Amino acid sequence: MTTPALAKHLIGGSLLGDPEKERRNPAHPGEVAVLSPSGSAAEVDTAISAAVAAQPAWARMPLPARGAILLKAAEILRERTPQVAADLVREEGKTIAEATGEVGRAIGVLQFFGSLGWASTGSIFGSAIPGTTVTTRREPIGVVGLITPWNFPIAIPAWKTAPALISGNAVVMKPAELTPMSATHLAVALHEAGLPDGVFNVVHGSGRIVGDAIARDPRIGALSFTGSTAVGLGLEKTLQARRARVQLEMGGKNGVLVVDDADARRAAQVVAAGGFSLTGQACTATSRVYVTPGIREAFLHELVDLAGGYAPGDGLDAATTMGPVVSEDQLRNDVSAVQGALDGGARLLTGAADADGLNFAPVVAVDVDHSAPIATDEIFGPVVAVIDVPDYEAGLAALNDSPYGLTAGICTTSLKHASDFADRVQAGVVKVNRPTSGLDLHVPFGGVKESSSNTFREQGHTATQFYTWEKTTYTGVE
Ligand code: UN1
Repeated sequence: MTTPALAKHLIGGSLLGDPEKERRNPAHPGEVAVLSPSGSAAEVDTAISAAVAAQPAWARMPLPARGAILLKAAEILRERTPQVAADLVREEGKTIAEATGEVGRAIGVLQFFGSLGWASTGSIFGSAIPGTTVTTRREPIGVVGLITPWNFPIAIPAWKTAPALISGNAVVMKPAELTPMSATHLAVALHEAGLPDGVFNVVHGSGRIVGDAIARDPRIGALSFTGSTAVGLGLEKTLQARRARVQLEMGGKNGVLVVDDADARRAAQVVAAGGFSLTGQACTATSRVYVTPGIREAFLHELVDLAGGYAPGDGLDAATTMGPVVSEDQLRNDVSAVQGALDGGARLLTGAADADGLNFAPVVAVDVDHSAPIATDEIFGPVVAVIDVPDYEAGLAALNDSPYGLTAGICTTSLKHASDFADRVQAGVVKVNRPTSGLDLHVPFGGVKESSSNTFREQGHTATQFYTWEKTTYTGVE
């Protein structure tokens, strides 16, 4: 029996909190993977006070020195990758290959933003006023709140924390309750890298208590959230009521259009990777596919072949290629979505509306109506709904007919289709012949419509815009 990992709050530079809450390994529900503290509003208050006290000195620290701390944290995580990735698998369930990739991504994010310690942070203008120079620079917001989901339990905390810190902010973060250990590893790495006490705080616990206390505190000048649309829109109301900045990364119902001129095998690979990687538990996952008649049969044949090739099981087992669903609640949701589709007249070419423990085999559903819940509602499981469309135009129109607009893809060998699709599809990220999930860490990411707050992008240089505001200075020389 493995000993449970111990997650801790990081408050004012101290790792603390009693082991109050159990998180069981989704691959072995009898095994306690992590014990974590469950924070109170008073602990959030202490963390925010520590952040307020620490932030001015942090913002004054030379930028290259701030960057060096992020780079050092990246080094520490790199040395610990096998342990961090194994703990991630035990608490979240994805495969060790996926988890190792995710830890690598968190390291890359810290390196990217750490290297901004040597980058320009403003510009110089020639003024219309004689003898005057105008400069701009980006100022930190102050103290920012972060609320992060369980599906990328170290990458998302890293990609919100690193741009906030390099910009001179202090942070109070609430990680997902299901995955407290991965965020603890990030906190420990930053702490050991020499981040001054109070600059980065982590408070574990529920959204209702800890998330709410962060969102309501007037000292939190900006809040970045990734999670469900319902929770995101509630947070947006709270933050906007006091005119604080908010960034929301919410649901998706990402579609792929497979047209007659695509390569059937290649298209199936793109859809399988987007739909079934990470057990379909990504807001960028492919969950609906629009297919034109000429390629339908060949494409479905290849897709079913690939779907049947997954080996579900314990993510720590090297032979496993699909980890379990994260929780009983999520599984119930997946099963009822598939059952609902069957009740509505869909057929399954592979998979079923049941599971072996938390292992849920990939599902390919056909004869799906464009307006059926399986084609419109986010599921967050390895479920792909296939909808027949007569041609490219009808497929594009159906794909755009959704309240979501996070990522979207097309499989085609035609430049005309590829470029027209990129022009007209309503999505923040467009993938041509590439899976809808799987993002580079240094390029902008975000959605439109109900998928995002549609204001600030995450990742890459753009990410720092959310955590800063621009100050313009006119300097007269005489
Ligand atoms: C990816 O597809 O590589 O929660 C990342 C999510 C997204 C990130 C997706 N915010 O799934």
